[in-house]
Amino acid sequence: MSRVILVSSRLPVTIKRSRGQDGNGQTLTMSAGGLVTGLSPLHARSDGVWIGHPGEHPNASTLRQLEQQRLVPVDVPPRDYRNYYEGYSNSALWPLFHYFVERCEFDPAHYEAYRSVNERFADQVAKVAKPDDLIWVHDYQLMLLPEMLRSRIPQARIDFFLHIPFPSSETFRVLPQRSQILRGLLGADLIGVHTYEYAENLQRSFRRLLGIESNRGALRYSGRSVRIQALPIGIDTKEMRKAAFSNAAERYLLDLKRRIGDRQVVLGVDRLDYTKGLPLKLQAWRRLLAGSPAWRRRAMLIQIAVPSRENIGSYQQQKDEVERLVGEINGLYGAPGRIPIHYMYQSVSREELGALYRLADVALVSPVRDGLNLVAKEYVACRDDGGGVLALSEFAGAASELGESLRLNPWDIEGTAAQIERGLEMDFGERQERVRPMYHRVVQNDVHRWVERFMTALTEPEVEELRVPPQLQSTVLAETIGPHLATARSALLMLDYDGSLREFTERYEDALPTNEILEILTELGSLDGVSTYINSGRDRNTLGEWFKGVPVGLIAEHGSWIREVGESIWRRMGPPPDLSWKGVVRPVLTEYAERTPGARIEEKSAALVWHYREADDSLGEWQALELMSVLEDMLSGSPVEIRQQGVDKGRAFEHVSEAYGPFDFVLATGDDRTDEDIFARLPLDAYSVKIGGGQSSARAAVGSPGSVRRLLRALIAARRRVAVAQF
Ligand code: ADQ
Repeated sequence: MSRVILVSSRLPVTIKRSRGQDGNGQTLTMSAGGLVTGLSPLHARSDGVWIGHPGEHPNASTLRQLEQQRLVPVDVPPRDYRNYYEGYSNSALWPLFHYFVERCEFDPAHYEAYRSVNERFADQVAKVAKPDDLIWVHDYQLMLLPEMLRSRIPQARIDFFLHIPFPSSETFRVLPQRSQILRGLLGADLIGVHTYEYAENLQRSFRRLLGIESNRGALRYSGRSVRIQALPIGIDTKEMRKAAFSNAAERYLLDLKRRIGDRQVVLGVDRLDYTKGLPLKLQAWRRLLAGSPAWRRRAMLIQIAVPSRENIGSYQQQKDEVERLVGEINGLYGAPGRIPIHYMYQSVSREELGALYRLADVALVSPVRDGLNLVAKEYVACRDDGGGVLALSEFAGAASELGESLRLNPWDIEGTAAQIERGLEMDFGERQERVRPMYHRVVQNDVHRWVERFMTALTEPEVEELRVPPQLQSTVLAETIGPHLATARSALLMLDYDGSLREFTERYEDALPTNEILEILTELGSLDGVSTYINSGRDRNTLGEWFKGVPVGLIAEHGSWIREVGESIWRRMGPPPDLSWKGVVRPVLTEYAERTPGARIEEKSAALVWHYREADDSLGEWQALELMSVLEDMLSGSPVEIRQQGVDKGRAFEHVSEAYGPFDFVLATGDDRTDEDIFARLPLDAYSVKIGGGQSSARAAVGSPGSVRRLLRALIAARRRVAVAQF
């Protein structure tokens, strides 16, 4: 395995000022939070280094201690650090990504600090990295780093993992620096997020905001492939259980049980953060107690709130609100020796935490938004006795893995109170039935398995390899293809029209065939043993009119209709399509056409086309991207031109092959994504030519319709020469 370089905003230890007896004035303490808990086991097992900020500038002795633990500090001036960490990271990205738009502060100076701190990280990583290292960047504080590293170390393997949600593109686009942030991520080879929903959101933002299409979890950028995958983090189940079943935990548990007596326990463990929904949780608890004097006697809530980001104003307010509510509820429903809420604003040891997990009848995990939530998994990991109930917010990423939990919507205070009650009353059999499958899942998908999945994610083949075919001169191409056509017994040519045989015109209806095109087609049609078809998206009336008397077959509307040479009747290919989707899509296309001067809709029998070639470039492009994302919600498939499923140019090829094949020579040409349908279905020895640049599964590309015409002339000549020789 390559050496892993972990990069995160904070190191797993924080330097604290102290008046230590050795006089060095600094001590190291463990940093709190999910990221550290998740990555520490990987660091402990690997021989790699961990790069991050240590909280304070280390003195010589602290630096030595860091070195021993393979921790590399990044030096950042305190003021920059504040603007980067408390500013952009935690007052812009954190609230926005958790859908708290109204809490966001977008200060350009904060972004500038964010950018410059990311640069400092890039410099430090570049200094330490060796050629075969895997650089693994973590979380929202370092979203510009992958691209900065890519420009410094182009060949490196760079992965990125986002520990928090990636919001819907509708929310993400609020961010003033949205393009910079997305481009920053594109430096990575692999972008991991916790859930499919976040992966979907991210792909949609790439598409809507940068116009970068992704194909089933992979996108192309600057000639590289960038993968996006849902890889939810696991916990170190062994370590968690070791702590929870240690002697210290047993002692603590016994002591707790003695003091609590026969009261049932509901447990909350959260960083004190507004995303964790503590006030709503307390209100649900108040609701339960208000409605039931019995629960006031029989149950208690133990709430641990881990101090967090205390320098940020909104966190201070949250703390005040939580403490006020705790006081109020205890005042209302407490009695001597019986407090309804035991509130602890402190860090606790893993052993104490484990004992609490083992004690609690119900773990109440009710964030209003959470990337994943490790507490839910930790609780499940400690409850193989089958005694615990997990009540879990549907807004935590972990909900998609822990389906047997009691689901709750934290905003619904009544509903949450009812779920708590249901959990407290649940019999042992049902508790077991629910927790057991979750336990096995959590154990199986632990943090080590997560790391493994990350490391091997790129070795799995891409579902569909995206490539850019080589661009060739028409003469070079004719030299390769010509001899094969010349000697073929039965040849098939399927030629796209707009953008392939004919240049685009300002107005769609003006792209009539020129005399040159008609001449080429007439000559092709007169070749013995060669079947030629125009395979176009245009409607059949236009094609019939334009190619009247030309001896080639016509295929209209992306494979919906066919007219053979010399016939005047069009035949439908395949069963009559279900066109009910048109009623849904038409009003949307109309609305977007009305909003976009120059855009218009074309109605075909099996298609609706939204044209924006005549619209202002940037507006048309923007509207088209937005339209795609709107339509995606309604229909599967994402092109602006949405075609009937099963009706495409590729099917037209199959139809002709079945009717007139086999062919020992096949050539197809095309310039847009509707032509990819035919390229993808051609036999391996067929020739496919894409007109213009970009990704395609065609074998070769040429620059323009002019090149296609030159190629066809050369092919006609090659076929004629052999025919003359045979004669
Ligand atoms: P966090 O927001 O920090 O993590 P969470 O996933 O709940 O949230 O992790 C908290 C961690 O801190 C847990 O491992 C827990 O055991 C530990 N902890 C909690 N209370 C403690 C206490 N009093 N003393 C000591 N330790 C305590 C971010 C994202 C999450 C995501 C993780 C991991 O916000 O959504 O799950 O990263 O990717």
